Amino acid sequence: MIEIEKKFRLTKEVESALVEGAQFLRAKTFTDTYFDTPKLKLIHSDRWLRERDGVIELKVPMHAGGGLTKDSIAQYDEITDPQKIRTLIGLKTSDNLARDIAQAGYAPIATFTTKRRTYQKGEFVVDLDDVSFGYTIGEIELMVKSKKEMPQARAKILAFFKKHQLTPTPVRGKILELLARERPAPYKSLVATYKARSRVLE
Ligand code: V4E
Repeated sequence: MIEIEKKFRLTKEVESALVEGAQFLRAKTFTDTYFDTPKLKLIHSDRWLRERDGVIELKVPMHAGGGLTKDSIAQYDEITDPQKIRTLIGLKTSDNLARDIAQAGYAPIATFTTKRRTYQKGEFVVDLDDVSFGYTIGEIELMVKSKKEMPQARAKILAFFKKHQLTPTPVRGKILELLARERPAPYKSLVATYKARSRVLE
C-alpha cells in the first residue's frame, strides 16, 4: 500500500472541527529516534532513517524528484525489510541491522515521543500528534494500492483541506521542527539544498 498524506497545523479549533462526526480509532504513544551523519547526509537526499519503538524504518520518496509534491503532499515508501534498507543506504551486511547502521557512521540525531490520536473521517484517516518537545501537528492520510491511483488521492486530500478550511500552506514535520529548533546550522544547509532542487523543506 502507498501512503499519501498532507500535514496541517493543529490547533484546538482545528481539532474540534475535525473530530466532529469522525470515528475515534485509537490512541498510541511511540518514540522515534532518527539516525544520520553529523551533516545530515541522508536527510539532505530525502532519506529518513528512524527507529520507532524498536523497529527500524527507512522512508524514501516514491518519485526520483522527491517525495513531496508542489501541493506539499507526501508520497513516501516506508521500508522495514532490513536487506532493502541496507541496499538503499549502502550498508554492509551482518546479522544485526543496528550494528550495520552504526558502522556506516549513522548515529542518533534526535529522539522524541509522540502521543497520537487517530480518527476515521469518511475514507480519510486523521492523525493528531502531540509531541514531547512541545509541538502539535496533524495529518490527513489516504492509502492507495497502485501509483496510478495517486493523482486522484491527492485531489481528494486537497478537497478535504478545502472543505474543512485547513490551511494548505507547508508545515514542518516533527523531525524538521526539532532540527530547526536545535540544529540551526545543518537545518539551514538542508533548506538551501532543497531550495536548489526547487523544493520546499517542511
Ligand atoms: C519523509 C519526511 C520525514 C520523515 C518523517 O516523516 P513524517 O511524515 O514527518 O513522520 P510522521 O511520524 O509524522 O508520520 P508517519 O511516518 O507516522 O506517517 S520528515 C519530512 N519528510 C518529507 C516531508 C516533508 N518534507 N514535508 C512534508 C509535509 N511531509 C513529508
